[in-house]
Amino acid sequence: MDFKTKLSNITKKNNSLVCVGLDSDLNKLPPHLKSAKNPQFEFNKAIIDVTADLVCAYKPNSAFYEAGGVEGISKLKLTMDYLKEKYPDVPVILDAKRADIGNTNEGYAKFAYDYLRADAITVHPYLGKEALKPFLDRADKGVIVLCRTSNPGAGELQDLQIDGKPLYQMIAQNVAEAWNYNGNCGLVVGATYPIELEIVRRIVGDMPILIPGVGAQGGDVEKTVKAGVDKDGMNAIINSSRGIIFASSGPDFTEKAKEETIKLREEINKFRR
Ligand code: OMP
Repeated sequence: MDFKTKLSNITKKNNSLVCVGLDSDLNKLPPHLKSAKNPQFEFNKAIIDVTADLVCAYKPNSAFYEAGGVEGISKLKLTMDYLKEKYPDVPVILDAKRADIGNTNEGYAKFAYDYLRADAITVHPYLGKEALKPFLDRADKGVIVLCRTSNPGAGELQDLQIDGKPLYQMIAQNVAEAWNYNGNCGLVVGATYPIELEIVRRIVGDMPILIPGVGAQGGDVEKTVKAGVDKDGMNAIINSSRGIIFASSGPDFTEKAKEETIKLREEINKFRR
């Protein structure tokens, strides 16, 4: 099943636009887990088991696993395998923000889609459509292109004007009109920029938009939902990582993570059309 269909099915089943970011920084794990054999995996498994019926996706950020070298990657692989086996309906977005020349992207695509079995990956647009072909050609997998990021300095390059339009709008337009030939593209727009989010939504119709920046980065949920969903109240993947997974650093971390996920899901659903 392709990424967009999978996303739509689970959004309806779980009545949720919440994506839990598995940014499981080893240094921030509850102390009682640090002596476990596979602490990052045990942590993820515990979070996943209490939230799998409340989310529309998971998004492990590769950085927090790469930081641990081969050991860290093995915990990412264990997490991906666990998700695929136990919760195959829930799409998993590998947040790795890859992109290089075409033949190098073949390697990145194999790692994300075939080895880790991710349903989608985040990529940079800078090298253009031709270079991203190894991702774009995989009709069954999602390609989520950075468009207007959530960080304070996002506008330095992304707002540069080209033919009277900011670069991020050109990216949204190119992805919608030319890169999405397999219907498998999505975009990333930060919740910290609701005005830009609304503009991008208008450009791309019902394309999935990954929206990080609520929770720890302070994005406004009401504005995010109103600007970010499509005409049917769908296709917004609203990510919170630290705000959910590190809601408590004590033995009650699973209950707190579940509470925060429910809270975010309900708040989002109040504003969905
Ligand atoms: P929290 O701020 O802890 O909720 O985490 C946000 C997650 O979303 C991190 O994994 C970031 O790397 C990621 N992210 C952004 O914060 N801003 C962006 O513009 C894009 C992403 C992303 O691609 O997911």
